[in-house]
Amino acid sequence: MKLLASGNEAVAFAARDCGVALGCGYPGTPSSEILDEFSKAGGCAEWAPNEKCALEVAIGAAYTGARALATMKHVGLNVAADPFFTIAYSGTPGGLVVISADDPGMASSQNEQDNRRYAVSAGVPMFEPSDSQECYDMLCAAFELSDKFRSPVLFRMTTRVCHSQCVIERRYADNPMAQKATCFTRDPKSNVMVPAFARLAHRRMRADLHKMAEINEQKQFVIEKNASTGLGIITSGISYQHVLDAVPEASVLKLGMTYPLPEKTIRDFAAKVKRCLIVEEGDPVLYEQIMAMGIAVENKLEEFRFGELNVGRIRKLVAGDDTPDAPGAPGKPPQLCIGCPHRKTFEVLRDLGCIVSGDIGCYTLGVMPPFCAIDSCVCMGASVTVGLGMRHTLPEAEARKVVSVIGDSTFLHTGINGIVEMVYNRPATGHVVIIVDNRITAMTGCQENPATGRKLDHTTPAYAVSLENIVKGIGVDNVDVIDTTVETEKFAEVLKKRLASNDCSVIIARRPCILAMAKMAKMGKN
Ligand SMILES: Cc1ncc(C[n+]2csc(CCOP(=O)(O)OP(=O)(O)O)c2C)c(N)n1
Ligand code: SF4
Repeated sequence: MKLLASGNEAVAFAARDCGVALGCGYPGTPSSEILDEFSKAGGCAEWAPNEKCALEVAIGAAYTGARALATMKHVGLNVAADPFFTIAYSGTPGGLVVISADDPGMASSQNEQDNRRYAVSAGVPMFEPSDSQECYDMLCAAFELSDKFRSPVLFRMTTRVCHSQCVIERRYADNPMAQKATCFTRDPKSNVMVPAFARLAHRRMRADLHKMAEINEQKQFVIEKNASTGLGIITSGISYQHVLDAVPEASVLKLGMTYPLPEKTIRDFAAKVKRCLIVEEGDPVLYEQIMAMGIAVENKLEEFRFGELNVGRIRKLVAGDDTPDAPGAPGKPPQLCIGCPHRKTFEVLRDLGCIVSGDIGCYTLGVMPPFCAIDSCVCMGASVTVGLGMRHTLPEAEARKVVSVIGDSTFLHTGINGIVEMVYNRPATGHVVIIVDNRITAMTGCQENPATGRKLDHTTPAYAVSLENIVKGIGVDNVDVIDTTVETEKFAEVLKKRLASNDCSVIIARRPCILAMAKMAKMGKN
């Protein structure tokens, strides 16, 4: 079957065709469409409250022999890093693939960390597809490798690979693999990582990596083009596509499985060319590994560590030209939608001169004019705890102005822990947290979350977690629920009162996102 597919769609189809029993994830650009498409294709998919939960649920499924997929954006793997490192030791009887969708250039992220380092650091084999067909083929291969070695596999995509479309052949669509029969086999030596078992597991994992490197030498995941003997380029992922256009005369070694690397293949290639250059987006991950093998290769200039590569930049990279690129046409700065429920909340915070510890979501745009009402933003969930730190150390008059603002999905992701910290280590002036509850995960494309009352497909009803019950249960002194758009004055009065007291307070600013409402109305009509 041939069809036009983005990388994310191709991954979803491959997951369906190679018998994945469960896909778990947390939304995040550029990965979010994978589970939606997997669900539409008939797969069983769920949004977890955060990436750690998603990976752990996938691990549990893979313990029963099922094939399981965990999806997340690059920073999501920071949240899931704890189970990721240990499951690398123990592995699972069923295939387990972890998708990390990286965002070089930060089209929609707070940093451009290169998650290929996680594969090296955790000792987990890694694939890097460079187009949609490879997304399909390599996901199937990743599950085979995972099954064979009982090892999780890191599937590292980037924004262009996730979102670009090309024609793919869905090779196994007519004859998809059946989901594996599941059972639980007691095997504590493999599955319980107490030190005595983990020491053995670590040695087993390292030995398996050597065997996987041997498999990589068979060149199933390598594309080699022998042309110029003057210039050879070793590359991976989307950079490969740009290299073909930018330097057609060069010899190219394109690596699909980028950890563990095929040392002999690389050494032979490098020996054939006078100048062997590594072209990779982001960190010098290939470069460092290849240099450590004692193979003399050339790194890109530091300038090309930042942002995405493209044909023009690769021509400059090859020429050793690190002059800054001409700035692109200025885009329209992003802003909160007209009619957005977050608007009035930020107007009041601005007018009261609050110091706002912000978080990640649509509401981060409260930093932009005309609101200019966010003073810090680190990572998901940090608003509550960073605000508490400020409260502890600022002089009283300023401490009383500190407010933490967090969205509903972000609160459930990692904000709850902050509320526990707040009531346990209470600042002398108390604290005020505003949960801007627009009843959806808006920023990443309106995904459901555990408080919306609907499952991932937007139509199946689900238990709706109550935000007010959570914060009351943790022990917050005051909990107010206010629609700040229609009760703006009441909101300002309640906020002033809470700021003046030494209580720990939560105000839930509740009103649905207008885009999500339109989306739901449309779905209801379909
Ligand atoms: C660890 C991590 N996972 C995922 C993301 C992507 N992301 C950014 S904000 C957000 C959720 C926003 O939802 P919510 O808090 O409800 O705010 P809204 O956008 O609806 O205003 C997500 C999933 C991220 N930045 N970091
Ligand atoms: S998508 Fe929804 S939450 Fe985001 S800015 Fe628009 S109205 Fe506000």
